[in-house]
Amino acid sequence: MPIEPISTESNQKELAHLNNVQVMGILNVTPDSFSDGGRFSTFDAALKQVELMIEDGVDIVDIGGESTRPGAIEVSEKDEIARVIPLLKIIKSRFDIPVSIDTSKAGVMSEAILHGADMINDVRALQNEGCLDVVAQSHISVCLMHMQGMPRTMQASPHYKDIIDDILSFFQHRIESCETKGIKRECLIVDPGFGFGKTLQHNYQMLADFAQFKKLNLPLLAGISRKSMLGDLLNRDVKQRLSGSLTAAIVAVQQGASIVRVHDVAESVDALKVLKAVAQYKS
Ligand code: 7PJ
Repeated sequence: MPIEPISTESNQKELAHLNNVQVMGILNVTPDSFSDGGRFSTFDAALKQVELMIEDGVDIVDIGGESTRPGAIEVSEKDEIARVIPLLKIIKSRFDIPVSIDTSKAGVMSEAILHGADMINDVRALQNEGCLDVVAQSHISVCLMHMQGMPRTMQASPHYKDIIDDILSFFQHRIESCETKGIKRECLIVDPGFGFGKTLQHNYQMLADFAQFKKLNLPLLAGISRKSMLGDLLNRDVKQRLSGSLTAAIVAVQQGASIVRVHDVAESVDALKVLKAVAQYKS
């Protein structure tokens, strides 16, 4: 670029944040996941997708074997292990890329940890039986996500006294439970859970006030990619939500998110590069 970047204290802080942002690429291996519905359910297709994501600049791959879409049917622990663990093993043997396992089951977590997972991503924030203990026995990173209700019914009538305060207080309790069990604070990441027991208004309020979650002093993750909060606003089906997804990811990052969970890795990496260039030139 022709003009010298500017260096001030405030843009240094912003740049430090942006340089720290990680793109988490979604790899669903469920037969019914809402956005890529079964597309990666065969082994080879999943590996090809991982290779592509790595080429596109992904920082961490998130493998999910349980669909948590509204109304989804539960999967048994045995089936979830069979979907996720062989894939985890082969990814770790072929590629040098951190892998996160999106699960709420203690049995899947312990197998994942045993086979080299780098992060546990739990939409139920380690509230299921045995999860706190399994994670406490390792030093793995864990993302605690907020959800109101359970996937089958969570969109029926979400309600909050104050969405931000309610979620902050949920996290305070979950962080305390983790620490009591011996999970180190340095291992925790929090995510307010867009679309998980939230109305359209709740979701946009959360995005608008996302910076409030910085009060927890933990890394923040935002997962908005292709979600209904975009489809409902834009009246677009899942394959046409890229612009909305990128805009939302950028807003979340500007408000402090340090991990964005996305389907479209190359496009997200580009958007973040633009954001960084802007930060470099801000006086
Ligand atoms: C999220 C997730 C999210 C975290 C899913 C989908 C639905 N994990 N797993 N945050 N969403 N941490 O992929 O849209 O928002 S499943």
